[in-house]
Amino acid sequence: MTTVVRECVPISEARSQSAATTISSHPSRHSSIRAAIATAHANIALIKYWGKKDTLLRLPFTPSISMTVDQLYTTTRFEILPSADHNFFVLGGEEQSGAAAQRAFDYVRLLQQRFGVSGHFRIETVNHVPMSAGLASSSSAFAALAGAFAGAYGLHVSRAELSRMARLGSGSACRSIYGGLSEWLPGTDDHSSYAIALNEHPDIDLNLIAVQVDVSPKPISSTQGMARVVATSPYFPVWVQQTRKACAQMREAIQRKDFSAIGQIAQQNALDMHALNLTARPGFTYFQPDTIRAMRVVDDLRASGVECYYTMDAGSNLKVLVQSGNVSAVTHRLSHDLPHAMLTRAGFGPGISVSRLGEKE
Ligand code: 2P0
Repeated sequence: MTTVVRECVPISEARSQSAATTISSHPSRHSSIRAAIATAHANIALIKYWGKKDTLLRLPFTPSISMTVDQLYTTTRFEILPSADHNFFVLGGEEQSGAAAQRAFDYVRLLQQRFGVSGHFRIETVNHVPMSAGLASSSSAFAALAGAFAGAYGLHVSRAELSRMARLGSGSACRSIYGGLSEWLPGTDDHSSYAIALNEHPDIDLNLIAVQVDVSPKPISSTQGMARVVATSPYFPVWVQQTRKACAQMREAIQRKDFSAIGQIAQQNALDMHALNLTARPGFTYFQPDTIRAMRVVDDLRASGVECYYTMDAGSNLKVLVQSGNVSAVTHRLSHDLPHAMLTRAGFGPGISVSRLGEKE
């Protein structure tokens, strides 16, 4: 009889595995098998990655800094299938065959080439997103897939290497290897471009309220949006210069645990990124009317003494940065002024965890 046993992969950090148990730990019918389950949390950039100097390697022009959040995470199970004749991608319980599956398969093949391993495989992934949080992110998805891949093949990789691997799937994913606050060092080649932990357990009173103002699809993907500004905006060099400066300031603000400075720098960097998009040829924006309404609510609150700041990514939703004592005042005002917006509160989340599933005769 075959028994599935669980063991720690060297790359794993000690943390609860409860999330991972929502995906079956039993081998599929194609077994005898090596498999692993990884859970990675999404991150929200306080200083944005917006522009690649190498699109294949996903090397960014600038460093970026993010907060890993507790409320959104992805759990992915990767299983090597020696006797299968094709690959499988199951998302939220449903087998996929479209572009999402192709992107995952291409990514895994890239990792297989990188490590000189092979074989058909099955990816089963579940995104744990609070209802309509508007926080969907490729950051947790590719970090979890990189972790599960490494676990299934028994690769002894460092967290820096896991970060490089995640980066090849989606740039922002390299920061989701770590909990708390992390920074992506842009580097100049594959080896030197990876994220590091700035503070995995920050003693900073920093909460995030995601404000989903609109559910319509974004006009342009983040990959395409950033490629367009790099290729066409006359202001792109200014963005690079300002973002490098903002990163240095943010590092210092984090060290000082200075919420006001963190908020101010994050908000201005988000505004710079969205202003840059307007200067592409042709210009574009992710803002919807309610994005601007929500921005004004946050600015009004701050002017009236309730300190809070916003940041926005490649979409119309806001993430409001606020200290614990002001969460209810901010939530109350946002609910009143934007009655259709869905609000979700998040705090600092943990780094990636990987559980290897092996086989014992
Ligand atoms: C960030 N974003 O730093 C920035 C801010 C969105 C706005 O990283 O092309 O999905 O797959 O490397 O990681 C979204 O971009 O882009 C992103 P690719 P990704 O979080």
